[in-house]
Amino acid sequence: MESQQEDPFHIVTPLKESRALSKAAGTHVLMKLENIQPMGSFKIRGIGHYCQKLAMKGCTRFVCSSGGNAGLAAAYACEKLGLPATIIVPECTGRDIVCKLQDRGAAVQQTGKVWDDADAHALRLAQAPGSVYIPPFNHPLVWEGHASLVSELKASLGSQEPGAFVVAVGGGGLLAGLVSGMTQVGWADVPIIAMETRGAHCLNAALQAGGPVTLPDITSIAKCLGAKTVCDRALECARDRRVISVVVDDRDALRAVERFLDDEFMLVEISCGAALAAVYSGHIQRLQEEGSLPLLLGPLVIIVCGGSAISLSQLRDFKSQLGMD
Ligand code: PLV
Repeated sequence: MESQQEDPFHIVTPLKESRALSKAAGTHVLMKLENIQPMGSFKIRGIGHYCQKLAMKGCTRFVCSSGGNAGLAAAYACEKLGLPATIIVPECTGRDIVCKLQDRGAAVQQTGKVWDDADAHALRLAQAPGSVYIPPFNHPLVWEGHASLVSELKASLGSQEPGAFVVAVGGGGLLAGLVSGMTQVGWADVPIIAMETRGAHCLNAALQAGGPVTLPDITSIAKCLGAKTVCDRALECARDRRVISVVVDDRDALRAVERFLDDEFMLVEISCGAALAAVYSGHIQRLQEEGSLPLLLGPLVIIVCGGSAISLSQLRDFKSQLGMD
Protein backbone atom coordinates (compact mmCIF):
# COMPACT_ATOMS: atom_id res chain seq x y z
CA MET A 1 0.00 0.00 0.00
CA GLU A 2 1.25 3.46 -0.83
CA SER A 3 2.29 5.48 2.22
CA GLN A 4 0.17 8.55 2.95
CA GLN A 5 2.95 10.14 5.00
CA GLU A 6 3.61 13.64 3.69
CA ASP A 7 6.50 15.99 4.32
CA PRO A 8 5.85 18.08 7.42
CA PHE A 9 5.34 21.84 7.13
CA HIS A 10 7.81 22.72 9.87
CA ILE A 11 11.57 22.91 9.44
CA VAL A 12 14.33 21.33 11.52
CA THR A 13 15.52 24.27 13.62
CA PRO A 14 19.06 24.96 14.82
CA LEU A 15 20.19 24.26 18.35
CA LYS A 16 22.61 27.07 19.05
CA GLU A 17 24.80 27.90 22.00
CA SER A 18 24.37 31.36 23.50
CA ARG A 19 27.41 32.79 25.20
CA ALA A 20 25.43 35.76 26.52
CA LEU A 21 22.61 33.62 27.96
CA SER A 22 25.15 31.16 29.38
CA LYS A 23 26.91 34.01 31.19
CA ALA A 24 23.61 35.36 32.50
CA ALA A 25 22.45 31.92 33.66
CA GLY A 26 25.81 30.82 35.05
CA THR A 27 25.34 27.58 33.15
CA HIS A 28 25.66 26.32 29.58
CA VAL A 29 22.62 27.49 27.58
CA LEU A 30 21.42 26.11 24.26
CA MET A 31 18.65 27.82 22.29
CA LYS A 32 16.22 25.79 20.20
CA LEU A 33 15.38 28.43 17.62
CA GLU A 34 11.69 27.93 16.93
CA ASN A 35 11.40 31.62 16.05
CA ILE A 36 12.72 30.83 12.57
CA GLN A 37 9.93 28.36 11.79
CA PRO A 38 7.56 29.25 8.92
CA MET A 39 5.32 32.03 10.29
CA GLY A 40 7.70 32.66 13.17
CA SER A 41 6.83 30.19 15.90
CA PHE A 42 6.84 26.54 17.02
CA LYS A 43 3.09 26.43 16.36
CA ILE A 44 3.53 25.11 12.83
CA ARG A 45 4.80 21.81 14.26
CA GLY A 46 1.56 20.91 16.04
CA ILE A 47 -0.93 22.80 13.91
CA GLY A 48 0.71 21.70 10.65
CA HIS A 49 0.59 18.07 11.80
CA TYR A 50 -3.05 18.38 12.89
CA CYS A 51 -4.13 19.95 9.58
CA GLN A 52 -2.26 17.35 7.50
CA LYS A 53 -3.83 14.48 9.44
CA LEU A 54 -7.34 15.90 9.16
CA ALA A 55 -6.95 16.77 5.49
CA MET A 56 -5.95 13.14 4.88
CA LYS A 57 -9.21 12.10 6.54
CA GLY A 58 -11.08 14.27 4.04
CA CYS A 59 -11.67 17.52 5.93
CA THR A 60 -12.03 20.42 3.54
CA ARG A 61 -12.60 23.56 5.62
CA PHE A 62 -10.85 24.67 8.78
CA VAL A 63 -11.73 27.13 11.55
CA CYS A 64 -9.04 28.11 14.06
CA SER A 65 -9.20 30.36 17.11
CA SER A 66 -5.95 31.99 18.03
CA GLY A 67 -4.08 34.61 19.97
CA GLY A 68 -2.16 35.08 16.70
CA ASN A 69 0.55 32.50 16.15
CA ALA A 70 -1.59 29.37 16.00
CA GLY A 71 -3.72 31.17 13.43
CA LEU A 72 -0.68 32.07 11.36
CA ALA A 73 0.43 28.44 11.43
CA ALA A 74 -3.08 27.28 10.49
CA ALA A 75 -3.29 29.77 7.61
CA TYR A 76 0.11 28.60 6.34
CA ALA A 77 -0.82 24.91 6.61
CA CYS A 78 -4.17 25.44 4.88
CA GLU A 79 -2.53 27.44 2.10
CA LYS A 80 -0.13 24.52 1.55
CA LEU A 81 -3.03 22.08 1.57
CA GLY A 82 -5.07 24.28 -0.77
CA LEU A 83 -7.95 24.34 1.71
CA PRO A 84 -9.90 27.36 3.00
CA ALA A 85 -9.23 28.60 6.53
CA THR A 86 -11.11 30.97 8.79
CA ILE A 87 -9.11 32.37 11.67
CA ILE A 88 -10.85 33.92 14.69
CA VAL A 89 -8.70 36.26 16.75
CA PRO A 90 -9.56 38.57 19.66
CA GLU A 91 -10.03 42.30 19.07
CA CYS A 92 -6.65 43.13 20.61
CA THR A 93 -4.84 41.33 17.75
CA GLY A 94 -2.75 43.80 15.76
CA ARG A 95 -3.48 44.91 12.22
CA ASP A 96 -0.17 43.45 11.00
CA ILE A 97 -1.14 39.95 12.16
CA VAL A 98 -4.53 40.25 10.48
CA CYS A 99 -2.79 41.33 7.24
CA LYS A 100 -0.34 38.41 7.47
CA LEU A 101 -3.26 36.01 7.89
CA GLN A 102 -5.09 37.48 4.92
CA ASP A 103 -1.92 37.39 2.88
CA ARG A 104 -1.96 33.59 3.36
CA GLY A 105 -5.49 33.50 1.97
CA ALA A 106 -7.29 33.10 5.29
CA ALA A 107 -10.62 34.73 6.11
CA VAL A 108 -10.21 36.59 9.40
CA GLN A 109 -12.80 37.50 12.01
CA GLN A 110 -11.95 39.58 15.06
CA THR A 111 -14.19 39.11 18.05
CA GLY A 112 -14.08 39.28 21.85
CA LYS A 113 -11.63 40.71 24.34
CA VAL A 114 -9.35 37.70 24.72
CA TRP A 115 -8.62 34.34 23.10
CA ASP A 116 -11.29 32.49 25.14
CA ASP A 117 -13.99 34.71 23.57
CA ALA A 118 -12.61 34.17 20.07
CA ASP A 119 -12.49 30.44 20.78
CA ALA A 120 -16.16 30.28 21.76
CA HIS A 121 -17.03 31.88 18.42
CA ALA A 122 -14.72 29.52 16.48
CA LEU A 123 -16.34 26.49 18.11
CA ARG A 124 -19.76 27.75 16.99
CA LEU A 125 -18.57 28.38 13.41
CA ALA A 126 -16.92 24.97 13.21
CA GLN A 127 -20.30 23.31 13.75
CA ALA A 128 -21.23 24.17 10.16
CA PRO A 129 -21.34 21.03 7.99
CA GLY A 130 -17.93 20.24 6.48
CA SER A 131 -16.02 22.52 8.85
CA VAL A 132 -13.39 21.34 11.28
CA TYR A 133 -12.10 23.16 14.34
CA ILE A 134 -8.35 23.59 14.80
CA PRO A 135 -7.47 23.71 18.50
CA PRO A 136 -4.51 26.05 19.09
CA PHE A 137 -3.13 23.95 21.94
CA ASN A 138 -5.54 21.33 23.27
CA HIS A 139 -5.32 18.20 21.11
CA PRO A 140 -3.15 15.03 21.10
CA LEU A 141 -2.26 15.59 17.42
CA VAL A 142 -1.03 19.09 18.22
CA TRP A 143 1.13 17.67 21.03
CA GLU A 144 2.39 14.92 18.71
CA GLY A 145 3.47 17.60 16.24
CA HIS A 146 5.18 19.68 18.92
CA ALA A 147 7.01 16.56 20.14
CA SER A 148 9.05 16.57 16.91
CA LEU A 149 11.06 19.32 18.57
CA VAL A 150 12.36 16.81 21.09
CA SER A 151 13.34 14.20 18.50
CA GLU A 152 15.44 16.91 16.84
CA LEU A 153 17.07 17.74 20.16
CA LYS A 154 17.80 14.05 20.73
CA ALA A 155 19.38 13.83 17.27
CA SER A 156 21.59 16.84 18.09
CA LEU A 157 22.52 15.94 21.65
CA GLY A 158 22.81 12.16 21.30
CA SER A 159 23.66 10.60 24.62
CA GLN A 160 24.08 13.96 26.35
CA GLU A 161 20.96 14.58 28.43
CA PRO A 162 19.75 18.18 28.84
CA GLY A 163 20.10 19.55 32.38
CA ALA A 164 16.70 21.26 32.18
CA PHE A 165 14.25 22.77 29.72
CA VAL A 166 12.75 26.24 29.76
CA VAL A 167 9.43 26.72 28.05
CA ALA A 168 6.68 29.36 27.89
CA VAL A 169 3.17 28.22 28.79
CA GLY A 170 -0.06 29.64 27.40
CA GLY A 171 -2.79 27.02 27.08
CA GLY A 172 -0.16 24.35 27.69
CA GLY A 173 0.14 22.67 24.27
CA LEU A 174 3.85 23.25 23.97
CA LEU A 175 4.41 21.89 27.48
CA ALA A 176 2.28 18.81 26.73
CA GLY A 177 4.15 18.20 23.46
CA LEU A 178 7.52 18.65 25.11
CA VAL A 179 6.62 16.13 27.82
CA SER A 180 5.38 13.59 25.30
CA GLY A 181 8.56 13.96 23.22
CA MET A 182 10.72 13.68 26.34
CA THR A 183 9.00 10.44 27.31
CA GLN A 184 9.64 9.03 23.82
CA VAL A 185 13.39 9.69 23.96
CA GLY A 186 13.91 8.67 27.59
CA TRP A 187 14.26 12.14 29.10
CA ALA A 188 11.17 11.89 31.31
CA ASP A 189 13.08 12.96 34.43
CA VAL A 190 14.65 16.12 33.03
CA PRO A 191 13.19 19.14 34.89
CA ILE A 192 11.10 21.68 32.96
CA ILE A 193 10.84 25.30 34.00
CA ALA A 194 7.39 26.45 32.89
CA MET A 195 7.29 30.21 32.42
CA GLU A 196 4.21 32.44 32.43
CA THR A 197 3.56 36.16 32.81
CA ARG A 198 1.43 37.43 35.69
CA GLY A 199 -2.04 38.08 34.36
CA ALA A 200 -1.77 35.08 32.00
CA HIS A 201 -0.64 32.59 34.68
CA CYS A 202 -3.32 29.93 34.31
CA LEU A 203 -0.96 26.99 34.96
CA ASN A 204 0.53 28.55 38.08
CA ALA A 205 -2.93 29.44 39.40
CA ALA A 206 -4.14 25.87 38.85
CA LEU A 207 -1.12 24.40 40.60
CA GLN A 208 -1.58 26.77 43.55
CA ALA A 209 -5.27 25.91 43.77
CA GLY A 210 -4.68 22.19 43.36
CA GLY A 211 -7.10 21.94 40.42
CA PRO A 212 -8.25 23.66 37.24
CA VAL A 213 -8.68 27.42 37.56
CA THR A 214 -10.13 29.91 35.09
CA LEU A 215 -8.52 33.33 35.42
CA PRO A 216 -11.10 36.15 35.58
CA ASP A 217 -9.29 38.09 32.85
CA ILE A 218 -6.04 38.26 30.90
CA THR A 219 -4.23 41.35 32.10
CA SER A 220 -0.74 40.54 30.76
CA ILE A 221 0.46 42.13 27.52
CA ALA A 222 1.62 38.65 26.46
CA LYS A 223 -1.71 37.95 24.74
CA CYS A 224 -0.37 34.77 23.13
CA LEU A 225 0.01 33.29 26.60
CA GLY A 226 -3.50 34.47 27.29
CA ALA A 227 -5.67 31.39 27.71
CA LYS A 228 -7.76 31.78 30.86
CA THR A 229 -7.60 28.03 31.60
CA VAL A 230 -4.66 25.71 31.06
CA CYS A 231 -5.50 22.46 29.26
CA ASP A 232 -5.98 19.38 31.46
CA ARG A 233 -3.10 17.50 29.87
CA ALA A 234 -0.62 20.29 30.70
CA LEU A 235 -1.83 20.38 34.29
CA GLU A 236 -1.43 16.61 34.48
CA CYS A 237 2.12 16.92 33.09
CA ALA A 238 2.94 19.64 35.61
CA ARG A 239 1.77 17.42 38.46
CA ASP A 240 3.30 14.13 37.31
CA ARG A 241 6.65 15.38 36.02
CA ARG A 242 9.42 17.56 37.32
CA VAL A 243 7.79 20.83 36.25
CA ILE A 244 8.72 24.02 38.08
CA SER A 245 6.21 26.81 37.53
CA VAL A 246 7.59 30.36 37.51
CA VAL A 247 5.65 33.59 36.98
CA VAL A 248 7.35 36.79 35.83
CA ASP A 249 5.79 40.17 35.33
CA ASP A 250 5.36 41.83 31.95
CA ARG A 251 8.28 44.15 32.57
CA ASP A 252 10.66 41.21 33.10
CA ALA A 253 9.41 39.58 29.91
CA LEU A 254 9.81 42.84 27.99
CA ARG A 255 13.31 43.46 29.36
CA ALA A 256 14.21 39.91 28.34
CA VAL A 257 13.01 40.60 24.78
CA GLU A 258 15.23 43.69 24.63
CA ARG A 259 18.28 41.93 26.04
CA PHE A 260 17.80 39.03 23.66
CA LEU A 261 17.66 41.44 20.75
CA ASP A 262 20.95 42.99 21.87
CA ASP A 263 22.57 39.62 22.65
CA GLU A 264 21.36 37.46 19.78
CA PHE A 265 20.03 40.00 17.24
CA MET A 266 16.61 38.38 17.15
CA LEU A 267 13.30 40.05 17.99
CA VAL A 268 10.77 37.76 19.66
CA GLU A 269 7.32 38.22 21.14
CA ILE A 270 6.70 39.09 24.81
CA SER A 271 5.38 35.51 25.24
CA CYS A 272 8.83 34.25 24.34
CA GLY A 273 10.34 36.93 26.58
CA ALA A 274 8.63 35.13 29.46
CA ALA A 275 10.81 32.08 28.76
CA LEU A 276 13.96 34.15 28.32
CA ALA A 277 13.27 35.92 31.62
CA ALA A 278 14.00 32.61 33.37
CA VAL A 279 17.62 33.40 32.62
CA TYR A 280 17.72 37.19 32.43
CA SER A 281 15.78 37.69 35.69
CA GLY A 282 17.98 35.27 37.61
CA HIS A 283 15.45 32.47 38.17
CA ILE A 284 17.86 29.70 37.20
CA GLN A 285 20.35 30.64 39.94
CA ARG A 286 17.51 31.26 42.41
CA LEU A 287 16.04 27.80 41.79
CA GLN A 288 19.47 26.24 42.12
CA GLU A 289 20.16 28.09 45.39
CA GLU A 290 16.77 27.03 46.74
CA GLY A 291 17.52 23.43 45.79
CA SER A 292 14.47 23.24 43.46
CA LEU A 293 16.78 22.85 40.48
CA PRO A 294 19.94 20.75 40.71
CA LEU A 295 23.30 22.14 39.66
CA LEU A 296 22.89 21.30 36.01
CA LEU A 297 25.05 18.56 34.56
CA GLY A 298 23.78 19.00 31.05
CA PRO A 299 22.90 22.16 29.14
CA LEU A 300 19.88 24.31 29.88
CA VAL A 301 17.75 24.13 26.73
CA ILE A 302 15.54 27.15 26.13
CA ILE A 303 12.73 26.74 23.65
CA VAL A 304 12.81 30.09 21.84
CA CYS A 305 9.16 29.84 20.88
CA GLY A 306 9.22 33.02 18.76
CA GLY A 307 5.99 34.81 17.88
CA SER A 308 4.97 37.37 15.28
CA ALA A 309 3.06 39.87 17.43
CA ILE A 310 6.07 42.15 17.79
CA SER A 311 7.85 44.95 15.97
CA LEU A 312 10.08 47.79 17.09
CA SER A 313 7.13 50.17 17.22
CA GLN A 314 5.05 47.66 19.22
CA LEU A 315 7.95 47.23 21.61
CA ARG A 316 7.96 51.00 22.15
CA ASP A 317 4.18 50.99 22.67
CA PHE A 318 4.44 48.18 25.23
CA LYS A 319 7.18 50.07 27.07
CA SER A 320 5.10 53.18 27.38
CA GLN A 321 2.06 51.10 28.39
CA LEU A 322 4.15 49.63 31.22
CA GLY A 323 5.65 53.00 32.15
CA MET A 324 9.14 51.90 31.14
CA ASP A 325 10.07 54.76 28.83
N1 PLV B 1 -0.22 30.97 21.43
C1 PLV B 1 -1.53 30.46 21.06
C2 PLV B 1 -2.53 30.57 22.15
O1 PLV B 1 -2.86 31.90 22.45
C3 PLV B 1 -1.98 31.11 19.76
O2 PLV B 1 -3.14 31.06 19.46
O3 PLV B 1 -1.14 31.59 19.03
N2 PLV B 1 4.74 31.25 22.67
C4 PLV B 1 4.08 31.76 21.64
C5 PLV B 1 4.80 32.68 20.71
C6 PLV B 1 2.72 31.43 21.41
O4 PLV B 1 2.07 31.93 20.37
C7 PLV B 1 2.07 30.57 22.33
C8 PLV B 1 0.63 30.16 22.15
C9 PLV B 1 2.82 30.06 23.41
C10 PLV B 1 4.16 30.42 23.54
C11 PLV B 1 2.25 29.12 24.40
O5 PLV B 1 1.92 27.91 23.83
P1 PLV B 1 0.79 26.98 24.42
O6 PLV B 1 -0.52 27.69 24.27
O7 PLV B 1 0.89 25.75 23.64
O8 PLV B 1 1.12 26.82 25.87
C12 PLV B 1 -3.81 32.05 23.51
